Amino acid sequence: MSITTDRSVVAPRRTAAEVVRAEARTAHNYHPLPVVLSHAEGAWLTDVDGRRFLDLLAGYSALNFGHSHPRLLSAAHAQLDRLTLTSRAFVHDRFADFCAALGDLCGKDMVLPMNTGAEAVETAIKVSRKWGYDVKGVAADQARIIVAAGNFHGRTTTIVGFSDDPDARDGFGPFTPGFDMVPYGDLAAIEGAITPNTVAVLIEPIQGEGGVIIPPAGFLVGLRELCTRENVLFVADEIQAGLGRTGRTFACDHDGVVPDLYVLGKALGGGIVPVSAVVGNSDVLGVLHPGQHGSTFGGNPLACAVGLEVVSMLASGEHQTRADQLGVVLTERLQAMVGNGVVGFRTRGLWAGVDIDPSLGTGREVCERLMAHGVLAKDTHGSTIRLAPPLVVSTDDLNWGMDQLEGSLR
Ligand code: IF1
Repeated sequence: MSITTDRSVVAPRRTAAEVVRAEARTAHNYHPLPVVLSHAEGAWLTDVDGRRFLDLLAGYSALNFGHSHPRLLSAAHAQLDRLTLTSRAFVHDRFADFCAALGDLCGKDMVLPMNTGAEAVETAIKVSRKWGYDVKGVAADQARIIVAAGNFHGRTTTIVGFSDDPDARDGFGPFTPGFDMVPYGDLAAIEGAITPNTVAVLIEPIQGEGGVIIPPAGFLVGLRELCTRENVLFVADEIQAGLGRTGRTFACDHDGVVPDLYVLGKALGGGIVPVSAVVGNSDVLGVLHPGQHGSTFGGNPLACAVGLEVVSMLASGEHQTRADQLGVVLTERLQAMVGNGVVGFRTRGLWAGVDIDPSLGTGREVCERLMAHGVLAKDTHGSTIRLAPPLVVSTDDLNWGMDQLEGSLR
């Protein structure tokens, strides 16, 4: 099949039929755009008919290093032929190197590897509660955790139980008790919500699904001081915001803040395998003892091989610098659209929440128009779309993508 290099987009032919065929046998928990992808490289996706699309979603930031990155593919291919799974009933020769490298990247001395982001969030909840009982001295089953309105931390019943998004939560009760919700970015509200039984504040340093919501200046610094003063764990969900996306290794780095627990996922797996982790110091993560937590695939050799390569790619800082520099281009282009279809936007590094003039359509409708222009993106809520290109996107391609957004708003 010849892959068209021409960026112009012909009308979809059999793609829609493929989508219908795929949808016939699957639960309808997604409403995907009618595109059927088959290949990808760097920031570009190719569908079954050879049409090319610029990827402005990057797997919700799981593809920070782009598709088919040679270093990540090479690490995965090499490990596939050696050893892919042992379970943690045994040790394997990639485990210590991955955990040491990830711990060094975070400036922490202990790593608990899991697979999906939700698993890492659940792990952080369990560790925070157990730290509360074993270290802080909270009475059994009384631990409380403060969360933010507008949060997204995953899809388990415990996690959606402290969501305020009806789509994520309704119909899945009964829910896990022990969570208190406060407005996002409101330090006084957090201080007011802390009780002697509060063991942690679980928060996204920038809210992704909320539409790239950035907290007020000083909020994270204030939260760090408050948590230290009140002996409450500061648990940062960096699953979407972390690992280079915002122009720093972690979103918390913009404020020079170090949480007690980093909750990581998505890009940690290089867009190849699910890899997540909770990273902290032994005075917190040390509360877990053999048999008290785990998973079949957590920390498997293939995950460690890819995760180790991801960490080494981040250690140089080049991807963070790139996101910072290209973020200036992204911001300038979006600024020029304000009043021309864009009513507001927020950017941090190569990550943007863009509020489209509702009179032009919903976020979904704008994404459908973008698809016809050769760009794939995803709406969050209402008329807001999220832009998150792979950090390897070229300046020319980023500008071309912004040209298509302008064209989709006319
Ligand atoms: C979906 C968006 C949703 C996350 C943060 C934990 C997780 C996520 C900050 C859980 C996952 C994904 C899940 C996916 C769509 C996407 C998402 F915010 F990125 F856009 F849903 F809100 N913390 N976010 O963003 O990680 O278990 O998925 O590996 O569920 O539709 P996971």
